[in-house]
Amino acid sequence: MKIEAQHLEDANKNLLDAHKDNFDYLATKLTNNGHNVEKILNKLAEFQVAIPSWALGAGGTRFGRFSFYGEPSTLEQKIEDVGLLHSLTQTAGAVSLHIPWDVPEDYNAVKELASSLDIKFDAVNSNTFQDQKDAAETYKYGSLSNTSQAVREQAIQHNLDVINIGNKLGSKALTVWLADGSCFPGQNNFQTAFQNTQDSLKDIYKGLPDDWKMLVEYKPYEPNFYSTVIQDWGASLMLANECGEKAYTLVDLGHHLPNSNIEQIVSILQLKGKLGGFHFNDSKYGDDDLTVGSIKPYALFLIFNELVYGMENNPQNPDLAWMIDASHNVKDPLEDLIQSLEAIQEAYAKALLIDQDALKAAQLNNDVVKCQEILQEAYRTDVRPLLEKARLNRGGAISPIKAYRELDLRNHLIDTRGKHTIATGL
Ligand SMILES: [Mn+2]
Repeated sequence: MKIEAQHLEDANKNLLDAHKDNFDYLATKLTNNGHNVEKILNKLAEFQVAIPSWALGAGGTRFGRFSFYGEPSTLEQKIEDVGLLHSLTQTAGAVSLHIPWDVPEDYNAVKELASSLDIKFDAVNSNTFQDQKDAAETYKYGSLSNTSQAVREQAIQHNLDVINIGNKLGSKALTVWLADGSCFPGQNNFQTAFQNTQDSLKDIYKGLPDDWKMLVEYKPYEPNFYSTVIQDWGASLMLANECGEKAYTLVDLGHHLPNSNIEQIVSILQLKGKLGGFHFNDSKYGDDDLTVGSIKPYALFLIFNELVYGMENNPQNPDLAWMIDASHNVKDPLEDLIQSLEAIQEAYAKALLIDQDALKAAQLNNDVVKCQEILQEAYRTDVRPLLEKARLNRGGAISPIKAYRELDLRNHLIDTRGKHTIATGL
């Protein structure tokens, strides 16, 4: 299903006057403080975040899964859901597929559908963390790091197949996340596991088209609880450097031990030209995959401060692949994703308000108080009217959540797809 422009206009009608008042007030204030409001609006409009195909259904825990009904059960339906998100928010112009869950049956039809909804194909994700039906080898004890050459070869071939599928759709990046590791001390030889992983990644890298990137994701623990082969950004960066200039580190917000200084990690990776992608979510304890900005919005803002600085000052670092990597146990997945998209745009807009020249001057003077004042002045600004304006300019909703509910989209999805559909994913 598609949202008609008229329906969005109707949903916006009652909010328009208040939006105009709020926007005019903020725009005047920002302009008086030396900001270029048009430029900020353009940057917000350009900032598109990919939606992972596996986040469109209800997520689960190892204790259970509760359906939201009307979930997308085919690749086409998943792309339609991203289309709904994009219509409402104007910031979800890409989808990230997971193979083998999302292998297209008709490539041209899938491409046409995506392009009719203004959706691009972002990085494709391989899956060697679970066994596939009829597979000859098992990943129970690892994939690219496995002690068995036959298992490693199967995993390498899977990644090459994923590249091939992505290439046919117009993707330009492969994301590799490995569950490889060990559950107990002594189970693995750390050096052998790392060396095997490096050699396997190099074999995959050989099959990477010239205009592609390979994104190496890290994670400290889970599903293995003693060691993970690619445990942190250092391990990821070493592997990316060994593979070559098209390989980069990918930072997932939830893939750090508590209290890690993630903004410092992204900053240094950009300095070295090796930050390739970013996965948004939020967490209280571990890889909780909660709605972006729901737990630590100030930390997200500080990360965006570094990202904005890097995008301005580090031409050696390529454009980043932005994606939400979250899971939804108790919320409607589409509403959850709308909230995440809003939180990302909000943190980005606030980071764009940081007076970088003044910050630099204060840093040179060692004026610690002034440095904090500059950051918090930006953070405390209510930028939501800017987000509304950026959406409105492109035909989106002033309040995407309100429009989603007013248009009764979940019930429309249930009517067309049925109640007990289940989306593939985690
Ligand atoms: Mn991730």
